[in-house]
Amino acid sequence: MSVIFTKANNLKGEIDIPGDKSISHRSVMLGALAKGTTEVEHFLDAADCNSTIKCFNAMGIEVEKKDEDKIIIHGKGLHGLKESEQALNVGNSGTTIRLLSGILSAQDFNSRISGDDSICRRPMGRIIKPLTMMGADIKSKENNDCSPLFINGKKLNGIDYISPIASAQVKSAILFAGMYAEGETSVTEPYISRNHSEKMISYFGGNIRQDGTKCIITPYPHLEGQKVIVPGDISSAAYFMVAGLITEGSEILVKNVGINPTRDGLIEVIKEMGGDIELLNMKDEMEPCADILCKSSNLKGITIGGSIIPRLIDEIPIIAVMACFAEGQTIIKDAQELKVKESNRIDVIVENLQRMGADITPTDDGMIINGGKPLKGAVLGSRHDHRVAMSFAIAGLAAEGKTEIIGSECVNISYPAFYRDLESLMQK
Ligand code: SPQ
Repeated sequence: MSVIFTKANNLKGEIDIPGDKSISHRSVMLGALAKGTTEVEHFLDAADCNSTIKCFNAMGIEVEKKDEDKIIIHGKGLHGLKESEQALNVGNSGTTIRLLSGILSAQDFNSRISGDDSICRRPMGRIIKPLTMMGADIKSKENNDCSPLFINGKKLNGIDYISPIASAQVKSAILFAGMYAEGETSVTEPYISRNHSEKMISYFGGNIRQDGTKCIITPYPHLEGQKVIVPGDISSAAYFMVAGLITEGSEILVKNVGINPTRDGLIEVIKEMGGDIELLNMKDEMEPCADILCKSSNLKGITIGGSIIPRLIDEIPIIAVMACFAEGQTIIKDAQELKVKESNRIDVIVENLQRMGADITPTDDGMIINGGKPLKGAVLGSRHDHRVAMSFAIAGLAAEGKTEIIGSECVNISYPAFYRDLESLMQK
């Protein structure tokens, strides 16, 4: 499938952003491992989170869909999962395969877990190594540290792991395994990555504490089912925030967006680039959230690197688009993790923006963009990466001429209503 965009100014209106993908995944996982029922509101009804539900269904967990964004999980406690007859299929979801591997490592049964072509290319050595240190038995089919993975459930022991990368998926896989290990488990990261697992494990009754960039979990928690209200996903809001900033005469209000400090790097970047952004109606329930108003702005280039990178890693494709509309140079560095996402995001961002006429050079850990020159429409591939398709839809609205995005349906991974919501902002 492909979609076509042409230049559109005066984008106006409000968007209710779908639920946060990271929190939705974790609500199913913790709901399944808790005793009693967990009711989740504003759950993200998209392909990735539905893959997580299907994996738990296959292990005997009933999940009722009350509404498209309301689910009830009938938890069976920490030791209530049963062996799946078939291989567990995570589809396109890196979060599902990595977090679930932590849980499966400690079960008293064996599992096979795999996903689509993109998942089978993504590195799993980063979780196999620490989980093996805990006593796990995980083999990859081709011995290449990629899925399919074969996990023989074992008794685990706690470890103190110093992670070479700031990755919430690595940290969470270890913390989930740590719930079943003999003794405490800790993970120390170079910088703090998103902390939804830590917050939610505590919210469900687990004992977890933070000491700088080190996070420590006590095993065998008594997890109890909870009511979870998922905030809107800042990674999905990002496309509308940037659309409001880079198209002329625009004013877009994105409502109820999660602004957890481990996820809000984009807001900081927009402010530093001189963007007109306002946070309204701030509230703090399980996670902090706010309405975010963005208006057309004159932006300037900046350098983005270091500890802010894990706080905006999934927003870098749309930040690169925004940088093309900023005066001067934007440098994105320390972001080599982009190479191992759903696609090699450094390659695809650079290739597509060059096709649109941008002055952009790839580097080993990011890219350099000389902005302020108009983009022109082009035919672009999504490489089946949802964040690429959505970022270039916004680029297409701000570019001269016609932009066609091939493989546009991949937005279903995290935001099935994306094109409809975008259209709602266009003046009829
Ligand atoms: O789940 P998946 O496929 O890895 O999704 C992505 C995305 O763009 O939606 C990454 F490609 O988000 C990750 C994110 O990059 C979701 C995530 C999480 O929920 O824990 C953490 C980040 O990955 P990592 O490897 O830095 O921990």
